[in-house]
Amino acid sequence: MPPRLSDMSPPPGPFRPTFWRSPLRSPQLTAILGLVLLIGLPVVAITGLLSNDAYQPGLGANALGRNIHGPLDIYLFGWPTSPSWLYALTQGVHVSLGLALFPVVLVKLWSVIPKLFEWPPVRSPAHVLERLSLALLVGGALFEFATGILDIQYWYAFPFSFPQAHYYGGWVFIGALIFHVGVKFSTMRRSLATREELAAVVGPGAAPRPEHPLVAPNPSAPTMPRRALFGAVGAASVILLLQGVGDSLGGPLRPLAFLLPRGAHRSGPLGFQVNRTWAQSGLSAARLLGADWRLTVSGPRSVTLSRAELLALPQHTYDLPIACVEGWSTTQRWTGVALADLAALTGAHGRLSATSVSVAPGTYGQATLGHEEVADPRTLLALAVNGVPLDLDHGFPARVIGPAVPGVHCTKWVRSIHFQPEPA
Ligand SMILES: Nc1nc2c(c(=O)[nH]1)N[C@H]1C(S)=C(S)[C@@H](COP(=O)(O)O)O[C@H]1N2
Ligand SMILES: [Mo]
Repeated sequence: MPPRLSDMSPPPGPFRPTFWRSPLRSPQLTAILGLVLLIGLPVVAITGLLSNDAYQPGLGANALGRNIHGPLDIYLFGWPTSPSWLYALTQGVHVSLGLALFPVVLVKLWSVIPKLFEWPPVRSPAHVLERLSLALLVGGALFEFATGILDIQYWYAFPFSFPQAHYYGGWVFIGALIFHVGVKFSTMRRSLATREELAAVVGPGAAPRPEHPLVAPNPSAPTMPRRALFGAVGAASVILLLQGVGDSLGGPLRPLAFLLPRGAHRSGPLGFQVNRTWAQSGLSAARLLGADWRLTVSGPRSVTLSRAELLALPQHTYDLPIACVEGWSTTQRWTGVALADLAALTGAHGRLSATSVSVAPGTYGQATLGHEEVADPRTLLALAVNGVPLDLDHGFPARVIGPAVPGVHCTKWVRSIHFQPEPA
């Protein structure tokens, strides 16, 4: 009979407990980091699902080619339009908190590395299941953090669509997280049950309990006190959180957003950031936007309007944020024609959705707004911002803007708007 793995002594290297020598690892360190993540990660997950909801993937081409009828495509409710900063808030929290938890995740993973090299690698069917769930948890977490962080840096290094991959990756991660918390919750509580155990993590020089897979049997001298480790993780998280706050609140706090490419400041009344400039849309200005630009609005009947004709319709002014999925937002004073008034021109009425199409084609060249958004009088086809006509980079001749509408649906350089009944 061949020898059983569990009877063999572990191969040299990381499979031997003596390989891992940091005296900072302990079940208490792992439990404290786990507790922070247990509180923070569900908030990141829920705000992520809310973002999916705000995109209204059930409408038009909003799902960006995703099949939205699969079992994981949970689409809870029509996205509300009040308060107008709702999406700026939920997405600001998603991105800022997600970034701020990244250092905690990294140190948590570091704290449990010896378990990755457990010997024997498998002990029982239950053990196989647990390790498999850990592979999904760690893989899912790293995938979500990597795709999220690359996306907000506009580095589309991956060969797949970000919204789809990040959405389904999110479900892998959420499922594995629920399973992991179920399995490990009592371990975490036990590790933090008494004052002595807490003191063992933060207290100076206190020794963790021996005989635990996370406790080095032959520790080396510490290169930093455990307090310094907590301090470093905490400081990194707080700095990332502040930069996220600067990014999502904007205004005078904008300079805090040192990480994000859209933090730059421009001057003048149009001195707020631009996500994609006209030059980046790849079209020449001549192609657009001279005197021959016309807007087509359609529904039961079609109407064509010049910019002068749009300006002759009743104009409304509201302070509204652009809030991007990438977490930044900026609130400005927009002026234009209410979408509901345009719908009325076509004879459309009732529960309507509206599909706006841009002169500039491409992924974000089209979006469909839901009936709450269309009916809200603050949803505008904007012609001016901060009292001056739009410039090309901000969407001249006309752009969509509305309360709590995710930035991606605020189509710029609009060419046509089609109103259609939205199925209940
Ligand atoms: N035609 C067109 N409209 C667009 C986009 C685009 O790439 N093309 N980007 C969208 C996205 S993702 C956001 S967040 C907002 C950003 O508005 P801004 O470019 O004025 O900052 O515009 C939206 N409208
Ligand atoms: Mo965006």
